[in-house]
Amino acid sequence: MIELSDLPVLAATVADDVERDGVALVAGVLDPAEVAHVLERLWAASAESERRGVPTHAAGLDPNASNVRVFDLIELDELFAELVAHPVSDAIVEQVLGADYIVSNFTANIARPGSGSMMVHSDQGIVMPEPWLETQTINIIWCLTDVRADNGATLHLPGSHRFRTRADVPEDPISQMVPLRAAAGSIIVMDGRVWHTSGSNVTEDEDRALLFGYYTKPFVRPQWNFTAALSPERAAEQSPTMRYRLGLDITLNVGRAPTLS
Ligand SMILES: O=C(O)CCC(=O)C(=O)O
Repeated sequence: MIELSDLPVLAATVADDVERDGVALVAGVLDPAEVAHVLERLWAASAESERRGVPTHAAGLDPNASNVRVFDLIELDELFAELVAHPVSDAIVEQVLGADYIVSNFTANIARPGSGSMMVHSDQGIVMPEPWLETQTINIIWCLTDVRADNGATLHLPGSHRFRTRADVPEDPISQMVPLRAAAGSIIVMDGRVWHTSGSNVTEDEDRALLFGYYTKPFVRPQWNFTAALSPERAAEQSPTMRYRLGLDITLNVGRAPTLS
């Protein structure tokens, strides 16, 4: 169990690890009962997404329907609105990007048996043109199951957070990639410049369930338009700081967030 008083040291250590390695692991952020609860709500959110007509298979992203993608997590269940603002991720993201960060996206990718790798990419490369000179974006990856190579752990290219342009990416990046292993309840912190892909789940019957909280500096256009996505009820539940981070108020980019000290 991580205490609030541990957060400054934890966040500073993680930020150092991310600067050095591009990735860092924090174990035990959620306990087993919390993990089970979030996973249950994720499957309910997946069913609700389908019910609302938003498919959970993204043909353009994944090679087959064994990857279950749940997009509008914050709208689908208030639990995910809480998780995207979790004190542990907040402390780490603030340490890396500064207090004025915003939420770009919050999605799930459940790699079921038979799932394969998506396209190799860096998340910063998707939202910002090269050259990528600094960490402007970061992922907090919530592990809702144990994550191993055989059940589809995210594969990452060590050292790729120092790549400045696409020309730095080797010809066959997957052959040099390393799986990000973690126990259920951990978070994996990944610099947005790290080149990565989903692994293949070659198990008979074991899911790999991850949530991806994607955060950026405030000048980067978000991947998800929360103003359009969130119902008035869900928007009204957000704190002033989260309203800023989700871009729910009138001003978006006129200087420092009014709600942050
Ligand atoms: O599921 C994974 O391991 C990676 C997912 C990913 O990189 C993405 O959806 O952009």
